[in-house]
Amino acid sequence: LNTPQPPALTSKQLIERIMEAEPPEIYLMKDMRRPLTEANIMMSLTNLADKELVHMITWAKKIPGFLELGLLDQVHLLECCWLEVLMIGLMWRSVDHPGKLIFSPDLSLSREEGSCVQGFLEIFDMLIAATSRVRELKLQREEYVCLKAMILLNSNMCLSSSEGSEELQSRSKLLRLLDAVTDALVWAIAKTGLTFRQQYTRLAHLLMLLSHIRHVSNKGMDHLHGMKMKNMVPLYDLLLEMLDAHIMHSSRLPRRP
Ligand code: AOE
Repeated sequence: LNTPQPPALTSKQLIERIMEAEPPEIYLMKDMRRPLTEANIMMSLTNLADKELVHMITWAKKIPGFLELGLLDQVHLLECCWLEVLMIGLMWRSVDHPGKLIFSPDLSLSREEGSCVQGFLEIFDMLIAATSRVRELKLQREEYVCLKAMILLNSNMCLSSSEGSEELQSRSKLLRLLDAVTDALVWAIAKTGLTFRQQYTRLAHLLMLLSHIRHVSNKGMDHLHGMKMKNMVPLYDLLLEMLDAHIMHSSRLPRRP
């Protein structure tokens, strides 16, 4: 509680930092002549998600304050939200292509192409619908990066079971971080020159998007589970990378042996 705090960032500075953390575009550079079979599509999507998850960890680490959370909270947050974060990214990339999902610049799928994959159509339609909503709302880049950070920080609200002082401290840091990102989102909305009434209506609309994204992510998780794809990614490497962050962190800010 009495640890010295870094000077707080303004909302503008926080958004700048979150924007700088944005992951790069991922190209698959796959042979586009291959037929779009279920196996080929799922192979490409898994390959893509695999690369994106590595960038997602780098992204999370660059969100101001994330590395100051307890390591377990860092891991739990990412475990809870990875598919939601992938999905909001997918919606953002697809926003100008109605009826299509732009998984990567070299892999976009229409609804018909998606129907090759068993069970995909239901998720596909939900993703298309959520993307249409993003389009209607004319989501701005600043708002998008804030929402994505909120997905991460809000993914895990009820997990703290052991109530040690470390855990409680991490929890209160997490809540303060979430408040800072909320302030930043409010600031980004206010910039657009709306009336006060329009501003808080927009805030509500943007936050309600998150509940749709959570819903689609749960459906997608069921789908992936059904396809037994959960163990196809090198989780070990991902977790090691998280541990690596911890080593960096504790050498910078020694807290306990
Ligand atoms: C959405 C966005 C995106 O950028 C890529 C993909 C690819 C696959 C898509 C999914 C999507 C949308 C929903 C789909 C899904 C395939 C079927 C589903 C269409 O209906 C997702 C491919 C996922 C591959 C498996 C990855 C397993 C990762 C496990 C992660 C994990 O448990 N941990 C602990 C790591 C967390 C660290 C970040």
